[in-house]
Amino acid sequence: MNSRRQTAKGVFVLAVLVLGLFAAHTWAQGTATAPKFSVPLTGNYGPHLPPNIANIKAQPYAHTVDKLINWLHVFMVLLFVGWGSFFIYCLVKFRQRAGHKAETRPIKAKVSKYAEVGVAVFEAFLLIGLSIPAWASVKNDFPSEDKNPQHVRVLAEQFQWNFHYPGPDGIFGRTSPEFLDAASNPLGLDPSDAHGKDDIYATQLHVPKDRPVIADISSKDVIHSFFIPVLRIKQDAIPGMRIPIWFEAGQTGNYEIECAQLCGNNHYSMRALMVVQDEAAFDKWYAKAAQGPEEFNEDDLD
Ligand SMILES: [Cu+2]
Repeated sequence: MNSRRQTAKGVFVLAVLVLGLFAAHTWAQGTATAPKFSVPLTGNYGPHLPPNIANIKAQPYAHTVDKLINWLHVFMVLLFVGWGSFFIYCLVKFRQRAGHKAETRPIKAKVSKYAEVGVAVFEAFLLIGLSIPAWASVKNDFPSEDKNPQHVRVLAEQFQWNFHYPGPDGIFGRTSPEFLDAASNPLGLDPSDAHGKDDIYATQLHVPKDRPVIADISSKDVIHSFFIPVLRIKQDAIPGMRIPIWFEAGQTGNYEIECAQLCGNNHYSMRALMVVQDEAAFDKWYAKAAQGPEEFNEDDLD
């Protein structure tokens, strides 16, 4: 009787949970629609990994990230098949039946020990062989100034990405939260700083092909995560911190930037376009954008 009551209670809690999730989902869908890009994305994002457009010679960690993901998939399939088969074998072999007596002493088999050592060795390979070198490259191998990296600041907010370029003088204007205004000053530029006069504000990330980019990631409000799937780079955007990342695109086109951190109700709509251009087209865009927003049309990409 008692267990039946418990089952009923469990079913009730589950039903409330499912109904609640369904209601929240329906409500969230009604509140906003994801922004559509003004241009189609380049390349087939595919069922497995999106295209990898990193300049692999300059940014080898993008290749290591793919290797790591592929190895993990192989490893997980092996574990799933191995443990799944063992589980089914045990269900059949040790089922309760007439004339069969339970054996409660621990088994003394060598095969389980070998399996566990094998798993540990493989995990060490994933960590020491792939993850740590890739992480070290992301964090330590910043392109030097003689490679002429393009500097950009990425400022996240609910639910939009803002991009800040230093303009033709190459120096970022001073910014401070006290100057922030969503409509007239989305970057919080100090109007009295001359270096800020030529700074560029954009809602699309323009980057040159085959030239490194150093991006400083920050946020105005909550924690977001700046994610460019086609470049295999992801970095949390944290209020009060400016965290640098670097990458180098090796293929022109239009690609998606996402927010990879659940940052609020409209998190799913927090996308932006990354436009990779060859050097001449990028320079043209840069010069035009520096003249000020009123003469600059975001849709005018090339
Ligand atoms: Cu976000």
